[in-house]
Amino acid sequence: NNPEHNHGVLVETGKPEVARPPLYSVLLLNDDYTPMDFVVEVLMRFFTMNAEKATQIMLHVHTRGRGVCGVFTREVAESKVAQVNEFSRLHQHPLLCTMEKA
Ligand code: NFA
Repeated sequence: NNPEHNHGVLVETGKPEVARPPLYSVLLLNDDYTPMDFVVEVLMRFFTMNAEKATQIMLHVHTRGRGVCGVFTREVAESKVAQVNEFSRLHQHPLLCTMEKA
């Protein structure tokens, strides 16, 4: 039977399968003004990336217009978006963070 519709019932293995929550991608959007170093700092601070990974994502956003920073449950994604946008505003950069269903 289908594990997607298992509703936590014990099936065959005796191991209860539980529903997975919907996941959301958190994105950064490119702009013409936010310094590259600040974007790298945001990625390291809020998405626990090393400098190499953060630079790779920053350059992807810079060249492609947007990029995924991570995939989280709705509550965690909403918290990341709020924290990043507040941090950017505090530092007077127009950097925007948003989320969408993964
Ligand atoms: N485009 C910005 C610049 O040239 C850098 C940037 C990258 C901004 C990623 C926002 C997101 N300074």
